[in-house]
Amino acid sequence: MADARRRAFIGLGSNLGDREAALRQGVARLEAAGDVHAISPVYETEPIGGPEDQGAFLNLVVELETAETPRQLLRRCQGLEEAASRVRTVRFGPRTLDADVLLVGDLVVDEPDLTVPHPRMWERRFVLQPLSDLAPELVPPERLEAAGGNVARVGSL
Ligand code: GSY
Repeated sequence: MADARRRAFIGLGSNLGDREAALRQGVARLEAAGDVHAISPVYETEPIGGPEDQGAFLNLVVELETAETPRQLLRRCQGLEEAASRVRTVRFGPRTLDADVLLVGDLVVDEPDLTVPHPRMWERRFVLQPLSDLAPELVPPERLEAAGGNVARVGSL
């Protein structure tokens, strides 16, 4: 039988409370499903959007080799956010853990609650830098250069 697994990428970000612990917890929950293939370095990143006074994020990208559908991955991301008791009172404001489905192979989804590839990923250096660490062939240098927001590598989990 053909292998139905695809290369999928999930973005994780936190800018509230113990940011590193939130990322660790998110990655551990993803790893529990047994399909994590690689984890990018961690970046401290300038907030994009939202209130002016919110703190810097920590961001990373997780690569999966998975047979799950984009919708199954969305549910998994929502589960991570709930498990981290995400506090979000302001739209695009501070959050304990944000988890986004970025890419699922070459699948394209355009539904009210789910768009894949992620509709804003190409504008965000906090996504493109860790994504290009894992999959440089997917991120042309000029797109990385054009994306907004400063990022600084701070280590790995
Ligand atoms: O979509 C992810 C949540 N988010 C982030 C983030 O994770 N990192 C940075 N630097 N800015 C952000 N703005 C939003 S919304």
